[in-house]
Amino acid sequence: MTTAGTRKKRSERTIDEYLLSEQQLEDMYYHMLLARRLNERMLALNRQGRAAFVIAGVGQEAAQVGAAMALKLGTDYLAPYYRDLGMNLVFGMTAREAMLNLLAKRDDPNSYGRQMPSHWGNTERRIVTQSSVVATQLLHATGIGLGAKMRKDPLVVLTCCGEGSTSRGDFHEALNFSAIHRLPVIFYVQNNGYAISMRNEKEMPVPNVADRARAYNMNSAMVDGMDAIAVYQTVRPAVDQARNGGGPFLIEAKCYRLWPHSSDDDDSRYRPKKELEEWTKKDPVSSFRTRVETDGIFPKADLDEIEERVAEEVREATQWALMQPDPEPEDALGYVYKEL
Ligand SMILES: Cc1ncc(C[n+]2csc(CCOP(=O)(O)OP(=O)(O)O)c2C)c(N)n1
Ligand SMILES: [Mg+2]
Repeated sequence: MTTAGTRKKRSERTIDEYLLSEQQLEDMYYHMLLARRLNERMLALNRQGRAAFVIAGVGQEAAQVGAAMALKLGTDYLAPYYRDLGMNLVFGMTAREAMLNLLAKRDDPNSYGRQMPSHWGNTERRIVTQSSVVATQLLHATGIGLGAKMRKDPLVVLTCCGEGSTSRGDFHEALNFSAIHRLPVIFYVQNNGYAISMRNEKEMPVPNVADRARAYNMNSAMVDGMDAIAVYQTVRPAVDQARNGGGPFLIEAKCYRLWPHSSDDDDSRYRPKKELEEWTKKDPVSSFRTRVETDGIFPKADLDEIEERVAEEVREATQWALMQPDPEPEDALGYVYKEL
């Protein structure tokens, strides 16, 4: 059982400086923290030999949760990338489902254990399944945007990738087509400094991903992706504009990958220790907590209670998921052919 049902109801009054209500701020912290604690437990399971592969969003929780909260659940589409656990949680994924996905269990709603972990997808929640080939989801989002425009459906598609992926042809084709046809698509790039071991300056000849919008005469914005509130404040107006026929947006969230690329990577071979230490001081989850506590939004006891609730949710979800059935060998053929 998740503990969401026992959560304290907060005021829906908007806190002016944040453009968010007390309830939304609590949800923001809860989802960021849940993403972080899930990723930590996932890595522990990997090191115990119980999970084959982990690719995490640690350091990118604010970039993900702040942006996803700017969308309309049940209406808007998400075409995420592999690090987007935080976005999926905002879109309704539970801790149990996240663990089923990690462990490739039969009942994983993303792919019934058939895809690699972190290849998200959920039809009811309007989360589009993805390929391992980076940046392909941007073209899927463009297609959904075109369909929405043709049907005059007031929906927005938000699609994500890393900055390294913006050097692929798919990125440029998607931006070009979306800009020509003024499609309701938000291209949301989480610039975490690296594409595996490749640093920003070796990935692209411009200092910012957002600079690339100019070539497509597209609206763009840059935001501190370590600050969930700033992210929401930037993405929300872009979503509103896209919904009202204002065309696509390229948004670059400057963040940092605090962990190695994946559970198989040794980042000490390419990343300076000092750099990691400096970015660790800007940890998006702990800095959010400090800010809302210092600003007097939530007392310490309330924040501690959220921490405890999340810890229990992750513990319960892990134990439950480990006991769930694996797929049968013949399940591998399901959803491939119309009939076996
Ligand atoms: C077309 C393609 N080339 C290479 C890879 C291998 N690969 C997987 S993730 C990745 C790094 C992508 O970097 P970035 O877009 O910055 O995202 P990040 O992992 O940093 O979040 C690469 C090269 C791939 N999946 N697809
Ligand atoms: Mg990157």
